[in-house]
Amino acid sequence: MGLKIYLDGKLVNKEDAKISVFDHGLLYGDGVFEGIRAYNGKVFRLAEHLDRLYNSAKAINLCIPFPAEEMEQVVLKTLRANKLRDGYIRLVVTRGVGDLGLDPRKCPKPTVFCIAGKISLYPEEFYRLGLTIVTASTRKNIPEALSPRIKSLNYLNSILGKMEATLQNAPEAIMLTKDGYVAECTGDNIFILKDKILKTPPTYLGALEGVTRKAVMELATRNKIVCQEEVFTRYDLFTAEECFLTGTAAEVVPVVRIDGRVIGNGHPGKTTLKLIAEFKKLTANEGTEIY
Ligand code: PXG
Repeated sequence: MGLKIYLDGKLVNKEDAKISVFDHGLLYGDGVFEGIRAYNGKVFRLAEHLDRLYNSAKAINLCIPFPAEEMEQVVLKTLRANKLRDGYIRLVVTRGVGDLGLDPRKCPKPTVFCIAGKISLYPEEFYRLGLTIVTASTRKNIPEALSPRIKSLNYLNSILGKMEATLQNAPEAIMLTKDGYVAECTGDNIFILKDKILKTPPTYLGALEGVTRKAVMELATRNKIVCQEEVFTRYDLFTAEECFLTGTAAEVVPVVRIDGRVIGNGHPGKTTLKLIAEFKKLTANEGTEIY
């Protein structure tokens, strides 16, 4: 059986899941999306992802044509149609079909689609050995222009950062704010451990409010690890005891080298490993039942 895609109220075959060249999601990146995971028959933090989706839509004045409760059913229905218990879900709402002008008023109906498929995981050695990453010279979009807290379809800023990573054979790149503070990575949030305190940049600097980031902050607190949102620089990265990234696809992944500097002892740290284990337990046990 081929992949079934939810598109505007219907489950269609992958080959038939097509949208118009006049869709403003394509023409202008005018839309919002979510990347969600299912583990062991349960969708991890579905309500939080839906909250972020509806908030992102609100921020760009995009009215999703049905409530979050119905969107929850869209996600579950798509997973069931593909008989998935573990997988990656991409939920997208675009401004919809309009004309060639920017004006969103010309788009009467948002396009909604949901893809649920198998996830291609990071290689196992990334978790065992840790990542070697770099800082991108491309700065994060300034929040005053387009808030990076909106998970919009316009990912060019991150893509430019990702291209810099790839050029240096790195799987991720750290992105700094215009003032040179660490914000996040191209598709992951970042944490450091310094003086036994776990630190992650505050989202007002211009980072996405990651669902995984929040889960890890909760797990830290539950495990008596002090965790703070704090503004920090590359100096703090280089001199950190530990560093790791968080994201729906990556989960919690250790970082052992940044811009040629060895972080800590060059191996995934004790706190990082503890949080990886705790996160695994959490995803296996918590979530919205699919079946
Ligand atoms: N920051 C950014 C900029 C993101 O896009 C995260 C942080 C992590 O957030 P969550 O909620 O997932 O913990 C993201 C989400 C990819 C890819 O292919 C990654 C995301 C979105 C789309 C594609 O790496 N990351």
